[in-house]
Amino acid sequence: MEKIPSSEITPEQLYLNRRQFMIVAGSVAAGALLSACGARSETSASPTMPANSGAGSLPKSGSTTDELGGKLTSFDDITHYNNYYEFSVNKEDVAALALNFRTSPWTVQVGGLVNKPRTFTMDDLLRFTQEERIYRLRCVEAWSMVIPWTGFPLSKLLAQVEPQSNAKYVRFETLLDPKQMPGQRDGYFKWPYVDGLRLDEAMHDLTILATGLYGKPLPPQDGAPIRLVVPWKYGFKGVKSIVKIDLVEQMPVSFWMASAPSEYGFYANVNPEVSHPRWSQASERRIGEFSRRKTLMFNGYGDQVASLYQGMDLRKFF
Ligand SMILES: Nc1nc2c(c(=O)[nH]1)N[C@H]1C(S)=C(S)[C@@H](COP(=O)(O)O)O[C@H]1N2
Ligand SMILES: [Mo]
Repeated sequence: MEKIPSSEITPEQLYLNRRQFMIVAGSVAAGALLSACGARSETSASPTMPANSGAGSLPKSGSTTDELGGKLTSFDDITHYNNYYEFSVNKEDVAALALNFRTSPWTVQVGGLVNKPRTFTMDDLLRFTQEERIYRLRCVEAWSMVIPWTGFPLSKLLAQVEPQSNAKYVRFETLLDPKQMPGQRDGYFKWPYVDGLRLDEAMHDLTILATGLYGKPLPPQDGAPIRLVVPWKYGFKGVKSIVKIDLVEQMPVSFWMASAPSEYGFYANVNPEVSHPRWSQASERRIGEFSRRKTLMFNGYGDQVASLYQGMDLRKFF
């Protein structure tokens, strides 16, 4: 048997080997930080808010593709082609600039219209059962990836703080630290990066806070130590390096709405029929592939999320 030098083993191979092992061993506890057990049976125990079971058709544990057969994007591409304007507007430069970003100690302050405001440490947040979610990520710039995230449903965290009845939206904020983040020394944008969700979108089971990818802790360039992932929306809704989450009554003004109001709206659901003012959204370039593929309504998650937008004009509410 040929021995592969460890320098040639990629994170994908390690990840797949580990998952093969876990399937064979029937073990859930192989990883200290991350368990790759299926996410499907998890439901929120919140007495006040019904849980969605949107993750019902996600790929089973052991899959090397998303549920539509799309291959996982390589670890190298996921970690070297990044949008993270706090570090650089050049995707290929982000990883190196974020290399020494301090992600510990880290806290996330959760407050606003809640009964039990609370500051969570990363230890607190890693105590939520960590699940694997293989999701497509569709950037508004018309490229896409398939990413094996680890994380937990945002609904679980929200249940703990008990949103009040007048809370209608959730607002997420990235760290403000121009010393560490060179992009924040640029006065063109209004920092910190902010975005938001309607409360029912935030409570949807597909919406997660990610703490890792490919079975490893989140790299800084992908939003370490914790970032939002909302797979049916354009990637810019996935706020990185979150320090603050507020339940609010009014629709938050996002970083992109403030920067270019004629180009970016609040909902930002992936929609092949609604063009960006400067380009079509009908197709996309899957990173690592040669030909373009058609963009799917709600990024292919329509069965799970379309009901959230019943009666809304999806052209108007971009
Ligand atoms: N704080 C912050 N979060 C951010 C961004 C950003 O510039 N700053 N870029 C967004 C955009 S446009 C995309 S497509 C995704 C990219 O995530 P990835 O680099 O992990 O693929 O992050 C989103 N989250
Ligand atoms: Mo994006």
